[in-house]
Amino acid sequence: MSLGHDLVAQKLADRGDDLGRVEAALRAQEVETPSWAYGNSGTRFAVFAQPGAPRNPFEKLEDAAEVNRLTGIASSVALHIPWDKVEDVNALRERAGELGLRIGAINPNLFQAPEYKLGSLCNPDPGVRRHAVEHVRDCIAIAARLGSGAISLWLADGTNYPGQDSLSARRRRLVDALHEVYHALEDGMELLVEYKLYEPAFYATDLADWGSALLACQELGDRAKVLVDLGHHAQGVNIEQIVSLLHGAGALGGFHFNDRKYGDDDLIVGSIDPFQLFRIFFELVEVGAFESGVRFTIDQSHNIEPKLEAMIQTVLNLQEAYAKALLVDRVALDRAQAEGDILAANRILVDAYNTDVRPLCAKVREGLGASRDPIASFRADGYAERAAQARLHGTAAGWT
Ligand code: LRH
Ligand code: MN
Repeated sequence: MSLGHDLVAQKLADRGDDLGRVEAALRAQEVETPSWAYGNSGTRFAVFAQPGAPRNPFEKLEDAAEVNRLTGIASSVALHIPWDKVEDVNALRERAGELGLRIGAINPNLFQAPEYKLGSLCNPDPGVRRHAVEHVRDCIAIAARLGSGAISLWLADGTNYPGQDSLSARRRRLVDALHEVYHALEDGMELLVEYKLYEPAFYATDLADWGSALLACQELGDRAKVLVDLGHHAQGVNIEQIVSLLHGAGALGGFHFNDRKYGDDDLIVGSIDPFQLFRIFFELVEVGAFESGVRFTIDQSHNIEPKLEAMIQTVLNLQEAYAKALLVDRVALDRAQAEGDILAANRILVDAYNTDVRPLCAKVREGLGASRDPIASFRADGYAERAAQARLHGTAAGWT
């Protein structure tokens, strides 16, 4: 075994802890990749198409399977409807199975159709609200046929100017429509409610923060849970505290992992603030979120960076953040916290964060039949070049 790995093993053994515990947890880690991040994406200024971008949901699954083959922990793929709508839903489910994948959360799209200019479930026009609810019902039927256990709902709904619409009337419309959606869920299916502070609405967003989403979920029932997208908060918000609070309320349903410096930048998770990602995973371990069915989905848009390599790097960053969080010396931390030894407690967390877990994660991946060094393997095995050749013709998939 590599020095790094032995060092970590020795460190845990010295304090009567067992590296096997950590390795078992890492082997069980599951990350869900988003179909829409494999296609072309951009900003309002430009979309820079990339050679080899998938042209349909089947090719998106092939790319997801490559990420899973190399990392070993990404066997679930979230879909977005209608971007991933297909004639033969059974064929898509079968293809996923052949590729060793499961279909994850189904994301209805209630933000692009022209009729949603003034909102979808919150729109003043009852006809538009009806269409929006119908679309979610269609997504529930597709989810059931694909074996998916979750509808993941993000609403762009909001207003741009004070007075544009009644905030309380919009709330009543929202809750009424969500009740319809909730009662249309198939048995065992959950509803994930994603909030976002702003954009595309620039004055008031109907589901703007965790409190707004939690209140809505509590109105619906225990199969409605809150989804935390890391890029959807005001600057400076303590996301790990929201995680602790939502899990404590039994309402933490899932994540959309990414990173940002300014707005909803959808950058590679841990690329801007890796310590925040570590703090979030530390909180997740603390509250036992890995044993309570929380969904760990990525939501990024790789506008200029090579898409597949970016997704592989993302899964590695999530694996390493989890490994560091699992290495926190709980016994020492509990003691330091009980004694009010502030700096000792903080140093215990920082010590875990500063531990090089890459050899440990490489060993775990190898144990799962995946690659010790997925980026090097990906660059060496020529998947990107083959895809670019195979997908020369036709139109690449994107956010349209
Ligand atoms: C909105 C969002 C939402 C998705 C979209 C792709 O910003 O985070 O989760 O539907 O990105
Ligand atoms: Mn999201």
